[in-house]
Amino acid sequence: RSMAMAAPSRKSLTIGLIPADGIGREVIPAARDAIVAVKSELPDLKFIDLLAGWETFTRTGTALPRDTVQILKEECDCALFGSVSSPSRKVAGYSSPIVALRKELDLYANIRPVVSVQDTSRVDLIVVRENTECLYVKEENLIQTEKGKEARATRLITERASSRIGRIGFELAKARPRKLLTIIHKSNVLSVTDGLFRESVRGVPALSDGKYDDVNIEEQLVDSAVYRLFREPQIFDVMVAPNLYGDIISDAAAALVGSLGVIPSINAGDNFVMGEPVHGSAPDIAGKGIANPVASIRSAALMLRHLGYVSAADKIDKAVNDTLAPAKLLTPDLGGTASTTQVTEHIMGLIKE
Ligand code: GGG
Repeated sequence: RSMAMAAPSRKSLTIGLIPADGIGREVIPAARDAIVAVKSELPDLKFIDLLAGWETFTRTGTALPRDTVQILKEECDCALFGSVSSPSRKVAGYSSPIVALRKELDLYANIRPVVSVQDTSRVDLIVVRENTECLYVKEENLIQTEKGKEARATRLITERASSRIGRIGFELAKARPRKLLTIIHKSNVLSVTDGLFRESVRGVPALSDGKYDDVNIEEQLVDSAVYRLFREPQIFDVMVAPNLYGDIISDAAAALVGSLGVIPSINAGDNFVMGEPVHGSAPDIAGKGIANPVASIRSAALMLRHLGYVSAADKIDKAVNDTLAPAKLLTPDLGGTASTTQVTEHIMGLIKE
């Protein structure tokens, strides 16, 4: 079954907006503007502003208010999430809201396309990251032993989650010209956990009535995959990976196309989709008005495409590409001096042309 939803017949589209922390608050409004700019292609739009994040935690004592989850589940068709600044030390009562949201809404596939801005022949790949388990189950403990402190973490890999993310990988690979799926693992060391991931993904075609017979399957150990990604990124098409490897590989791949500021993603489940720029909250530039809005705008397009609003998504993507390709109006992460507002307004102008 395809991941993308069927052609839409809904009369209205309600979108939850969760900017969260740092530059999320500057780039999610840009994504909202992009959606409004293509409203003629969409049903009646409604936006609902929702809270989550570190700042929400410091004010209210919870990083993911129950209201936010309830409204997403009961009132929204989809959502856009900005970025979160979780502390790198343990804080009592705090837990990452994005990790929790992915689990709460069972958004099991994190789909991250990485494409060169100016030369699409160089890098054009999709990282498909399992989004609900691996080390991100966050079962960690610390004990004091005679020899000092000892910390352990549980790494959960299930056949069910690996198989369903594998199916998404096959589905995406099948729809692309090269039809190549590379399974990322480290089963030469982690033969039980990564071994199960690898076997479960490899097992998908046998359960699919020949549907994926035309998909070529390759494998790469994660360390070698990173090396080859930097040396010869063209060899990759669709990469499917457990949660942690997928997170790292997609950030690394962003370096090949200029900036994390241009890489979009969706968190997709069977019944809900949430767009999210791959970048974090960037506290160093937050509030300066220079964050790159492209990753969020592209995430909005990816979300609309997933929902079946293909022409709306195409319009947004074309305006983004026509803004980036001449390399005249770029934010500082891409070597330019333009502001978030200037880039957003330019993209809006092109959409409306
Ligand atoms: N939009 C991606 C994002 O916010 N990245 C930062 C991140 O993953 N943080 C993990 C966390 O703070 O919980």
